Amino acid sequence: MKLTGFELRRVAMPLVAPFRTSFGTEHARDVLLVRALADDVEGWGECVAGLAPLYSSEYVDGVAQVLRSHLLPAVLAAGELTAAEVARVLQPFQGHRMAKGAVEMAVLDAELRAAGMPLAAYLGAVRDAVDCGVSVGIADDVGRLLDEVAGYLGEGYRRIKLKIAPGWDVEPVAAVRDEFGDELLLQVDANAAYTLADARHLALLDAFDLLLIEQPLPEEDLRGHAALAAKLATPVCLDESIVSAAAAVDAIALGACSVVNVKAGRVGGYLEARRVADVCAAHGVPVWAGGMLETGLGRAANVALAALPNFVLPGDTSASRRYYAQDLTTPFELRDGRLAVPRGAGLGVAPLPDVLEELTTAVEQVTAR
Ligand code: SMG
Ligand code: MG
Repeated sequence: MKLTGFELRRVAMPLVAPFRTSFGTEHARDVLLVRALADDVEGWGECVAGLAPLYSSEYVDGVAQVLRSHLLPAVLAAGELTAAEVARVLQPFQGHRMAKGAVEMAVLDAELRAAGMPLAAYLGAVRDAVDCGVSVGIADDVGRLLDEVAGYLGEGYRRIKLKIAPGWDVEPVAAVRDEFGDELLLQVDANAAYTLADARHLALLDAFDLLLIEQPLPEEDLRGHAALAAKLATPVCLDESIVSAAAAVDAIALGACSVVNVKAGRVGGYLEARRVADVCAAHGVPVWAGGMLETGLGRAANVALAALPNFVLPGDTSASRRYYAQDLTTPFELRDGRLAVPRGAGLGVAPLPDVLEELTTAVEQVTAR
């Protein structure tokens, strides 16, 4: 594919309700979209970075800066290239995986649209719909949390993930288990909020038959996760720590996790995300699709990813209305606790032009120098 340029677009997306995690509360997303432009076709990429570097070191203004100054000029200078070659062109630039992932996604969408192939088919999907879970933020009190969980279960979600943090862990988990029973698929996500000194406290969660505890310790602490995993009956799942397929191999070899949350943005794109899933499968480690409050664009790609063979647990692939009153694309709707995998070429969805215009706060062009 010969690209003629890129467009960087910032889109203001208010959340239907604040989303509180161990690292902060989000009220809206300031989404950075990357639009790849070729002669007859275009493609869309969505960057998952947040406003501030709290989930990881990347943040949306930093991503825009590295894209316009370094990554996009390098891709444009490479001339004719395929999406699978984008990572190699960007390999000299250290880190910045969320930025790289957004570029690769845009080029991949353009390439697959031109070829008439759906992303799911390209990745190797084996399902036409995926089981969906929902990630429930830290609430003001347990009563409100139970109401929120009841609402989601009423909508049909097949698994509940509770965000936890010191001071909000055993009590809300016990209350949800007590209220909704032993059959509920339930897991927790700490977003790196604990230390190994909390091992005895975290072992109290073993009483609630959780599917997993996600990222209890800091991103770089693989040995700590291995030590913790040896003390817990609850399986340890890694999210922030798994920044590549190589990191997944190391984490598994160390005994730091027995489940992996796969997020394309975190690992530099959907192609590396598939490699993460592949190395996990080779080690008998199940995976599931994470989420970063994506718009319909990123959601379409996450649902395609979740349709791959080793994605055996429900993902954080919730319906559009869980996040946004007005999504950028035709909304994703839950049917019997599942989302349909898009069938159209590329992402299979595109921004609704009027909505995109209305929500856009800035547009900038990056063309070949
Ligand atoms: O997209 O439903 C979603 C959010 C899922 O909890 C979620 N994501 O650590 O897994 C995670 C968090 C990171 C995003 S917090 C803004
Ligand atoms: Mg997580």
